[in-house]
Amino acid sequence: MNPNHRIIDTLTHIADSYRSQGVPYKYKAYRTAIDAIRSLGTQITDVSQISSLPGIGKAMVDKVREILATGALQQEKDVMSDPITQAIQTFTSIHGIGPVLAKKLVHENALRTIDDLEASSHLLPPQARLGLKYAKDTALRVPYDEIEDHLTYLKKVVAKLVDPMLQICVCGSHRRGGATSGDIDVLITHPSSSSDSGSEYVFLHVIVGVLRDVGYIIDVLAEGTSKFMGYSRLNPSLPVRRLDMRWMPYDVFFPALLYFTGSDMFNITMRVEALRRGYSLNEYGLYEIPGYEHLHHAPAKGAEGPPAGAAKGKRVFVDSEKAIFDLVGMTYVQPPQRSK
Ligand code: DCP
Ligand code: MG
Repeated sequence: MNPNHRIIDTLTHIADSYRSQGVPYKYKAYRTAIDAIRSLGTQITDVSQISSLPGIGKAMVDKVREILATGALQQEKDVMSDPITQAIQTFTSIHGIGPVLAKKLVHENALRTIDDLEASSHLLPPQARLGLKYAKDTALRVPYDEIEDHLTYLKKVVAKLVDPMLQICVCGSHRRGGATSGDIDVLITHPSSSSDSGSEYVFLHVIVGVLRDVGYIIDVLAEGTSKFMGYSRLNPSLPVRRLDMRWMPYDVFFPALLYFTGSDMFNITMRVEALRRGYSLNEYGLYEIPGYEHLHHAPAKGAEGPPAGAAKGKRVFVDSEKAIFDLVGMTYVQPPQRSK
């Protein structure tokens, strides 16, 4: 356990409340500070240990000082005991309910609990009604070992009923070593597939069909050629879980693996580093931005990369996650260190 887990947990509760209220800049500020504290490695006994860390401003230092002095943070107690904040957080955790709808349901319709929502489900759009159907189950975190059981099951069924060469891995917080995860993020590829041909995009559809037939996938939120979102269950004695599956052709597997492993904040950091080196990085690949001299040495501190949104150039083929770190000039970071 991280030596500063009390500080991390406290700040995480506040960050989550900002996210559910739809205040992304505050959420990001807290997440940046949390990541800096998490990677410190030593126990904080005095705020001087963090006051010069990047991403930690005076307000955050004051909060940590209060936690060190009193063992808690009044702001966290307020957030955790406020029924309106808690209701908004519960509602936004349901697939299909965003901050705007959650606030409306709480303030205008005076709803507070999942039972209230069930009694007023006519107020919800169809996606949210489906989300509500499984809300009590999906509020439960998925233990690490259960996700491993899902992976074993998926590999067995897909190898037997679709194609034994298909490669399946679990990404997201599970690959970062999280003891529990919010959902199950599955990435699938086939060694003979390529984004040039496109024909392999039929695979995901076939896989979803098979998994529905065997009763593993029990409901679908959205299904496309490269992305599936829905609900699955290993057996009736276990809760229903949120399942995200992505299909990626083999030549873009590693950028997809990196993206889908996250965390979301780590992806942002890495994208910024890529831009400084003249690359644009996303889940589909690493692209040389045209008109930019590709650096093979670190740019001067504070140097700006090309503007975000610059036209995409040639895609660079990479055969590992490490190759991407090398190209963007970062030391390789193991998944558990990409923040849990
Ligand atoms: N992702 C991202 N930006 C987003 C959403 C997702 O970069 N806005 C990437 C990074 C995430 C990964 O996709 O790690 C999976 O998304 P999840 O929402 O499932 O996040 P995690 O798996 O990290 O956490 P959880 O345990 O809550 O599922
Ligand atoms: Mg996840």
